[in-house]
Amino acid sequence: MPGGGRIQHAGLARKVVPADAAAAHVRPGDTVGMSGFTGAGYPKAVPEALARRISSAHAAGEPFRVNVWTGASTAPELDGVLAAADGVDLRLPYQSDPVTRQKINAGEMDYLDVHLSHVAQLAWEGFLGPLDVAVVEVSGITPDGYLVPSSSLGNNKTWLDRADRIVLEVNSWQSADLEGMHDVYYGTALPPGRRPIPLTAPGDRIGIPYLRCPLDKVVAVVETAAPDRNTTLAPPDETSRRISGHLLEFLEHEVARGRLPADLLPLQSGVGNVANAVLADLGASRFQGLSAFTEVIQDGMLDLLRSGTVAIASATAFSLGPQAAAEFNAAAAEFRDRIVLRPQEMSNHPELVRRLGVLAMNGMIEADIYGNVNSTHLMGSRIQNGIGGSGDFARNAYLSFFLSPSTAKGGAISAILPMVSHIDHTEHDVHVLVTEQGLADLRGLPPRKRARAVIAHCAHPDYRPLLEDYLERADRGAYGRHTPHLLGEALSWHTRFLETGTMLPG
Ligand code: 0RQ
Repeated sequence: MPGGGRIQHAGLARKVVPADAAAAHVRPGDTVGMSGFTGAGYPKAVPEALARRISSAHAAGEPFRVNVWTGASTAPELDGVLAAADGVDLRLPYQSDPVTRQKINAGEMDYLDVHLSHVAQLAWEGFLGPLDVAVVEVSGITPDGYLVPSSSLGNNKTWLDRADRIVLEVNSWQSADLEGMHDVYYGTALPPGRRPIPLTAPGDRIGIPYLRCPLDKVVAVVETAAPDRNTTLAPPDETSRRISGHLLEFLEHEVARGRLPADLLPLQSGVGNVANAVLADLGASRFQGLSAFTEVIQDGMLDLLRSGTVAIASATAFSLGPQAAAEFNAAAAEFRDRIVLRPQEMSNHPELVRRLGVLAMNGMIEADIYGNVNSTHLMGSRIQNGIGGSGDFARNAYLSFFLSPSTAKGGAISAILPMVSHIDHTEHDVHVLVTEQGLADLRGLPPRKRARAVIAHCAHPDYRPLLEDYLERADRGAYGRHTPHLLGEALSWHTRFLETGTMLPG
């Protein structure tokens, strides 16, 4: 921003108040749309002030809960404090906060686990009810009242458009050089008014670098200077490295066979240790000049942009550990031409994912022998995080990979099972499964051949004979031999774990 001050619009500068006064604009029962995506760009002060108000109300015996919509996961200062205050009635569309998770699994908070590209449309359609307040972090306000977005865009455009009242948090910790990095497309509409989205390459800019803000709706502006909070991932372990090794070998093989171009196709990479290992290994590979059309820019993606392995990256948010965030803030201007941040309705848009031919790489909880994938639930009932963008990408990807260690909890759980206990991605949307044991390319394989490939290449040796035995007996005894199952036994591994603490029999 020229001139130094982050709030350059005189009218909005007059609306600056302390966080407590801003939080007073949220009433019991309100639905609040907050910024924030993977621990980036969430409001740092108003949610805490709101949690204090809620706690005081509860102490006085008054009910006070709100519905909270965001882009995706946030941080302890938002999800954590509001959940701890027992202040959230319904949460959507994604979370990864331990307190929130505990409340949801205790049945004390409702949770709508939504494809991230669908949220804006759901809000516009009105099906979820009105949006009372938007609380949105920005990194600055221009003299004519445009908002310079922060380290995530998420659903902010939609919240600003839809909410009755707007609270802005202007965070001076965010780099002023974020200005110009965003691309906010205002050409969306509900059907039948939809038109093709004019984006044909990850780096295309089709919108404006600012958020429009109806100034008359702004009821408060709060100044903050607080960092985004993300943990630094541990260096990739042996298991993650092996998973990533199989994946890279497969990509090289596909290039050699002429089925992928030498600079691949735009990459989408989830978050977590395995994704981190894949990015690290890509950096050490011979691949150069790649592109990313993804949700988040993690530490590893910044490294790839620095080294030139990735030439251009499109996402909706950063998800950087403290050191990477500090380094990025100091050098943000250098990345402005090579990073485009978009609203999540664009970063995850099925039309764009399909057109660009994205290579989607996401983690999973478990897969079954036929290739159905569970990304969200432990033992069928307990939510871990949510589907996030994995479905947006997997369903529409050119190649959809799901990656996981072959076992969890020290080997007591097999990630490869006769039947998954919850389905997020059906066999039709899963092209390649990878564990540290190997890689199963399921393209073009009918069910029983898929099962043999998954068991042979992905299952842990402790569980492989059990899966072979299941498939063999199912193939003999099932009602049909297209996708043979023994229904009385298909979920018995989960039951055994719940009863005995391990999926291994005896
Ligand atoms: O539990 O924390 O108690 O030890 O699940 O597992 O191995 O740390 O895996 O961090 O890579 O996450 C699918 C959750 C994997 C993630 C998932 C237990 C395990 C551990 C976490 P502990 P790990 P990761 C873009 C794309 C959906 C959203 C998505 C995810 C915990 O990738 O949330 O893809 N995906 N978004 O012990 C029981 C099993 C288990 C198991 C692991 N089979 N049974 N427990 N665990 N496997 C990003 C966004 O959309 C924002």
